[in-house]
Amino acid sequence: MPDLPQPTDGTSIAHHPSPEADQGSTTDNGAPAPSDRNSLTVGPDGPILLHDVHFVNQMAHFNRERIPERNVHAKGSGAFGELHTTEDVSAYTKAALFQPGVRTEMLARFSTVAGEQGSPDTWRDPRGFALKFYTTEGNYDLVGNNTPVFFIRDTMKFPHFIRSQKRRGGNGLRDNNMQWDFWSLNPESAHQVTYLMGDRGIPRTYRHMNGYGSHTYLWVNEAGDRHWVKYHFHSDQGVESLTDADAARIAGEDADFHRRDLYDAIEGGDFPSWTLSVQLMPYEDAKTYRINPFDLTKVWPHADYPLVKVGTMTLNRNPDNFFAQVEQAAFEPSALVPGIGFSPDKMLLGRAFAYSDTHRYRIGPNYLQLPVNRPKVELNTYQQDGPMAYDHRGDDPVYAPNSFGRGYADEVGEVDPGWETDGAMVRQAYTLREDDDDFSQAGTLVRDVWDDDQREQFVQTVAGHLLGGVTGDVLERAFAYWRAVDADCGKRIEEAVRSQDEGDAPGGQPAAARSDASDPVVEKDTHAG
Ligand code: HDE
Repeated sequence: MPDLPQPTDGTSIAHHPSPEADQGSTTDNGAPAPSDRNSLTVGPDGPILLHDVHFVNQMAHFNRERIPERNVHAKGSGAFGELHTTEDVSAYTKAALFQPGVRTEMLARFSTVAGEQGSPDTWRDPRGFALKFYTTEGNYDLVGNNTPVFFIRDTMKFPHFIRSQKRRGGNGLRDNNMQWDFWSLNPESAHQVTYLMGDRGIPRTYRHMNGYGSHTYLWVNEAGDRHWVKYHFHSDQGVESLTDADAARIAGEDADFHRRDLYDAIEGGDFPSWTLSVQLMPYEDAKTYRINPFDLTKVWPHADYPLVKVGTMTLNRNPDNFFAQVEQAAFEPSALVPGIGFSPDKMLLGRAFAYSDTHRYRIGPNYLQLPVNRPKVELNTYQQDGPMAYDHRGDDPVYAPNSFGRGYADEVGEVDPGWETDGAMVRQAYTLREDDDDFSQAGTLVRDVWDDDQREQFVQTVAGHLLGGVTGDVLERAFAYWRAVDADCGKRIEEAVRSQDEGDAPGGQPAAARSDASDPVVEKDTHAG
């Protein structure tokens, strides 16, 4: 069993008293505060007086110091660092941050998906891998996960998918039957669920997991040449995971295990890093490639499009204040810079709206004026006013075009990197291509990438999850789902479930710790991201 970092008693985080520590406090309006321990009363035993505004303000603000948590990815941790582009990929993109030698300050936030803010870091769940690059051309946000694929292909399903993973309407409890009902009725989920039920489902720490852009994006170079691109961030610490048993024990001891590990590692100068590589597909290839290259449930086999190294991302600075810099951090796939564009991936195009909308609701319409979200370039946006507006342009013209010297964008024609398309308006799934189906890439992961131990662990995990209340038609569909992924594992899962009663679900049994510390997972070139 590797020497798992033991949860500390929480005192490991140095408290940085402010320089004014020896002075008294102030009221909200800056006057010396009367007292932070005694309210104003008539005599020591008398009633509190309404004009004790220091007391009233403390109480009123206290009632308003929480903002809505993220409705997915609510529990997370963040750190600052830099991306260093060490290779020359300028033939593929003109984006400033990807020019050789360029170093770009950044913020990363890692998270779980389904749990609420106080939920344990070590639950089985995909992990968010959200990156904000403060580039010289504006912020570039790459909001991915620790797996290269996702559960669904069309944004329309997302609210339904998330609700099926969270809590029932009646008893407010999470429900495996509900989860498997959604997954088995949406077989395109099989690839991601296979990842979820495998080692990647519980990273040992945030430092020991890979990150992916997941979607296909578009890169454009100075000459206007276009390539489709997929991002891979491979942990330089190696990829390591926890078994269900270890994860459950740690969840009971320290719900913030991953947050504490990341903070303490950086605080101690042990800066985690990831090697950034990309897969590049020539623009024209997408039209005839055997797999839909924009389908978010699929990967591009590395044998077809090998990895091209770009640089290194290093996290080397902890936030000074968690709420201001992590809770209020706003990542959005719509934050693009010249040389990088969207793709026809329906999920990406749906996200382009959803994230800014959620920030306007959760933080406020001027969320980009907060220091952690503010681009580090001169802004000249005609947005103005709104609640908590801080930036302004004095008496500059408030409209465009104008003849009083305030610049405006007047481009005509093809401005953003895009693609050609035509056809009638429809509501239907992607057209299937020669090698498009819901199960074969999941099967490749199980058969060609995993070893026997990983397959056995996977069978136990799935069986344990199914034994957690999945019954009737849903259970039968789940068996069929796994047989479609891999006949042998499907058979073993069904046998494990049918042979066990509710009591001793195999998935909860301790198993040899899963650690690849001595042997970081070397991804096979046929499949793994
Ligand atoms: Fe998200 N997602 N998502 N998601 N997502 C959010 O935005 C959404 C999807 C991801 O650390 C929300 O600020 C839609 C894929 C991360 O702050 C919300 C769809 C991928 C984070 C939202 C998806 C992600 C979020 C909730 C279907 C990986 C945390 C709070 C098209 C490629 C970012 C928020 C952070 C957060 C919408 C699917 C990753 C609700 C509509 C696919 C890492 O706007």
